[in-house]
Amino acid sequence: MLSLIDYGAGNVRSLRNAIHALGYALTDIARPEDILRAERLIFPGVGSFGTAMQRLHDLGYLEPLREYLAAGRPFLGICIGLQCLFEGSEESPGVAGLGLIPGQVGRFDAGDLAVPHMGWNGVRPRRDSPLFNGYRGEKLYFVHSYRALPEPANAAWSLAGTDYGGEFLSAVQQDKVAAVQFHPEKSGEAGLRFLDQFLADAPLAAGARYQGPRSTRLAKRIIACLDVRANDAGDLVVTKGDQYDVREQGRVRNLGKPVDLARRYYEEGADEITFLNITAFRDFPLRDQPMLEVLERTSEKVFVPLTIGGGIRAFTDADGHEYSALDVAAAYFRSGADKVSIGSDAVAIVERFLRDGRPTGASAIERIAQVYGNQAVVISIDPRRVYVAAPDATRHHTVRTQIPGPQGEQFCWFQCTVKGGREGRDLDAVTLAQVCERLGAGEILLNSIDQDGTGAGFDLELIEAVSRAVTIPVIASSGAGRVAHFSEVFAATDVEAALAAGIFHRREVPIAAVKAHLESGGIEIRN
Ligand code: 1PR
Repeated sequence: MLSLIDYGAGNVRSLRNAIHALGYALTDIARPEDILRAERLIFPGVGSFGTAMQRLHDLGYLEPLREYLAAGRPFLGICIGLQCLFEGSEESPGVAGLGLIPGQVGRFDAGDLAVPHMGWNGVRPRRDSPLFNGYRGEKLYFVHSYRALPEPANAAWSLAGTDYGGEFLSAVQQDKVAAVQFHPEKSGEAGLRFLDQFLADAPLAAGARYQGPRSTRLAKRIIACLDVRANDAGDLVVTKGDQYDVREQGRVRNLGKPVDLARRYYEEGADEITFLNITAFRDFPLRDQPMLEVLERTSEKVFVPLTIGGGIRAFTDADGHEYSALDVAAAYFRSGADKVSIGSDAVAIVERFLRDGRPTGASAIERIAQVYGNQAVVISIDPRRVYVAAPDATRHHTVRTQIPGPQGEQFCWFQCTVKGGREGRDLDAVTLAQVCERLGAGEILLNSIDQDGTGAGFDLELIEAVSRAVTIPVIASSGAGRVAHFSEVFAATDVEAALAAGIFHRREVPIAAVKAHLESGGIEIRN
């Protein structure tokens, strides 16, 4: 009997789907006594170290779990599920962990590298384990800001290491008890194979030895983006605009069905898939069941991270029921999203922050980050260039630009907009990104209305200005037209990911061609 500890935070649907896709049935731990009855136990810790331990405590799971682990019974911890095996974590000072493995989990101290460590990195097994049967060194998906270091005290547990500003423990194991820092359920075929070894209780395969690289590197991510909205017939379609105008001869462009396209991109090697519900600002997203269904159906077959944006904000419906942004996000996470992306509401939150001079603790960014972790909160910025004659003509962050304005201006700032670019605000993208990071956002999705759909390349000046201003990962978006644009953005800026839509939808540039081009230029990618 395979049992899952799910305490209702985060995207556990993907793990369930992965287990089902591998042909296994799963039961849920519903009460403390179920733990000792389980034959194999999976613990996908989600949220923060403190929340995970608190939930285990509140549910009465701590003691039976300690007993189960002490007996060395089959266990797989994932992400926070690995960290909880240690004595404590810098993330939640004073909160005791399960204490099975000696030592503390600490925050990444990765110098110039972005934190969270988010994306696809290699894994170097330190010894043989059936869990790595068939593993050929593929990159696996990580997303975390805290990590355990290999130390003499935990040497007996150390199964694999990964490098990110120094080596950390990416897998631990002693006999039947194992845990991994990566997400096998989000790591494509290689992740599913890993999970399958645990589920099947596989013996060590002959000749399974994989020695691993001397050092591992985080890959630059290639993200396929699906802008989704209802067309004039009311069907949910993937559309694509030119500078955010998605209509052609008055009709909404229809580039395909969301679930089918997402599956195609998964199969073609996209490292991540983003859905943006582009008209959600005027509808109540929780009534938009088709969008939830799109996520549910996608997560059944797509085993890479899924982000959903559009309409993540507080709402009062026609009957006067109030929903918080956290409620909306929770519905998306339950449906299979790993991250939510906040657009218009982030602008409103930052405007309030700048007016009051302090955080409220109650904004969508803060609340969702507290419950689901910083990595689950992406900020989608929709900026537009505003040209000025000189930097002191505005109080906003300006850049000297190589693309002069209509009057030959040599400076510009990047104005935040809301409602899909329909309304410009007195706020620049650099400030927005900085404040959102301070409030707990884990990643920036940086669009450009000027470049969107033009195929003329990313706005390197915008991307450089924003990515330099924050330490969280930045996704460059808008304007990709050929493979060289991807190498250009990775060479000119230190963004962690690049996103494109039109060229993938229209099959002008395959994802594999982008990756082959990057690889030939020595840029780390996931194959
Ligand atoms: O404001 O929280 O409800 O979120 C709305 C979301 O919908 C935001 O993330 C916003 O970027 C997005 N959005 C709103 N209107 C549009 C539109 O196009 N009319 N799409 C829109 C934005 C931009 C990109 C696009 C890239 C790459 N799409 O994500 O996919 O520009 O395109 P390209 O490679 O073809 O150039 P809220």
